[in-house]
Amino acid sequence: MKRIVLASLLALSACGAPPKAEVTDAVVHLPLAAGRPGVAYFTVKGGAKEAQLTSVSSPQVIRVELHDNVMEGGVMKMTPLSAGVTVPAGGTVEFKAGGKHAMLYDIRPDLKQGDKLTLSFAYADGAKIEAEAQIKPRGEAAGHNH
Ligand SMILES: [Cu+2]
Repeated sequence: MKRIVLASLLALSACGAPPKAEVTDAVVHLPLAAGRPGVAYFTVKGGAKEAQLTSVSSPQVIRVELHDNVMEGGVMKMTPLSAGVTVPAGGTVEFKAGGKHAMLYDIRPDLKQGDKLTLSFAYADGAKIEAEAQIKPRGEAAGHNH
């Protein structure tokens, strides 16, 4: 038994470092009109173990919610991902237009295109990952239903 574990550890190290849990390609689209929510897209990469991403927050946003877009009777409907999202070991979960996304309610009003917004990703096991999101021009989130 011990030998099998050792062998698989060796196999892992043979192909380089184990997968690292991280968040990449984070962007934020400011709302077109004040008082409306903005939206964030990003890529979540799994580490050596499967993990449950439970929530996202930001010091520059009052409230962040994780949503998914699901087709229901030919209509796109947003549903809250209240249990979070499972990130497979070494896998990738994409948050992108038309799919999963993070909704940003009450973004600090002085933020503008070209600024950075800090997103903090919290996992069920207590782990936290921070990512800097680049703020994109207003209006690029067109087609996103709220
Ligand atoms: Cu949404």
